[in-house]
Amino acid sequence: MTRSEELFEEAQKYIPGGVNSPVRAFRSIGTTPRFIRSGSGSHMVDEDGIDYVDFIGSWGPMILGHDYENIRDSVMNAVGRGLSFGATTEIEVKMAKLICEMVPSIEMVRMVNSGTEAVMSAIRAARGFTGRDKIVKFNGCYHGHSDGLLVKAGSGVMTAGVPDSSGVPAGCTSDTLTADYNDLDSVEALFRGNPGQIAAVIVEPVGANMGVVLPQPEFLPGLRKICTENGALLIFDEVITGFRLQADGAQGYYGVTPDLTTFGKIIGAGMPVGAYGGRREIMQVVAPLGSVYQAGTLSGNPVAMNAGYTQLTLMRDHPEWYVALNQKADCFFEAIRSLLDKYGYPWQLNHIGSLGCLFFTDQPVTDYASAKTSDTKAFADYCNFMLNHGVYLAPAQFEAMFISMAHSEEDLNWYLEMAEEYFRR
Ligand code: HOZ
Repeated sequence: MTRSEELFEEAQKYIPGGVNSPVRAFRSIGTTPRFIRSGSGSHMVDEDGIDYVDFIGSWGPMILGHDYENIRDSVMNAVGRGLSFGATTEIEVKMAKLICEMVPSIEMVRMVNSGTEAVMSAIRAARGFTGRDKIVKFNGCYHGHSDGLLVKAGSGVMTAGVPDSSGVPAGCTSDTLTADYNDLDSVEALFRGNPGQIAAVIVEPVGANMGVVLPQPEFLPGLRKICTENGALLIFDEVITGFRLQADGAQGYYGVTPDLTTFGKIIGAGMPVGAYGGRREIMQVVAPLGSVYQAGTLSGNPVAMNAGYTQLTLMRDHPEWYVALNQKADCFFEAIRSLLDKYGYPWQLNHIGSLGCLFFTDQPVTDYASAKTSDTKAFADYCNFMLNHGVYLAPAQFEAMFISMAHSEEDLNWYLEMAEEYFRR
């Protein structure tokens, strides 16, 4: 028995499914999760001493790789001054200012502890600002696990075989309307059917929780137009894309300005953080300025703020890093595509910048329905093979693959060699 197997057996006695987040149980690929002992750069080592090239990077935040020296130093310094005060600190001001400077659509920002909390709070602010209750989300987009958003959600919900979670009272989702990603007609129909009632449309500007699904050219500008015409707010959930595609995220990349934006883990460099922000007049509805209540003892935690501030400052000060990262990732994903062509596989590879996903289907993947055509058994087989050959991929089909600054040519070539070995079989 491996140490990971032993630990997993023990974990299942005390933690539901042995994990603190479902996808980590590796159930959708039918194997035992690897317990990670440490990470450095683009590599992780498990409790059996096995080394992996890591293509998750803690689901996004480790854009500079694990144990990055400046970030570690800033955390250690902050730790030495106290872990939490439940009181304001200077680093929160610096962090808020930095985010506002890096993302022009954001004039005010509020820190929270996770992407889930950020989205939940942004929606409350949107409802408070507009005085409307209904929201539109897209099938296959994942916005965390708050009640109102677990409707046709992506990520682990898609592989758990439950389209919507139990334990969510119908009343909590009755104001959640769903549309199809990349389908503006489906959004217009909802606005026609619910005149004057929709507070906001929330979207992942790049779908990154039904695998990676790119917005078609007219989609995001179309959403902007529909929202503006109908007095609804446009919320970009940039938990995955924020500070990753480029310094100003997907909104900068696509040139579409949302009213509110949510961020998650990347702004904590791996510490538990989230944030929501946007136009000043909207953010002014949040307490103590306005009547929308939202609070948290650990919000703006100084250790997390120091980690995130260091990472975001580095990214701001090195725009060339984004260029290098995106170029490296493009070459890598195109090399995978060449392998598929070489061995005659019709599988779909969607990618943008340092995010990508291989779907085991011959249909172009443009939305939830087409993502679901992927053969998850074939994915599981591939994922297991790669795992057993030192390549740690997200252990579920409908997740993204993340490339970091730390991935070396050698790391990426290792993936390609192992993939070729698999395709050749
Ligand atoms: N839902 C997360 C990915 N989109 C997985 C979180 C985790 O297991 O850490």
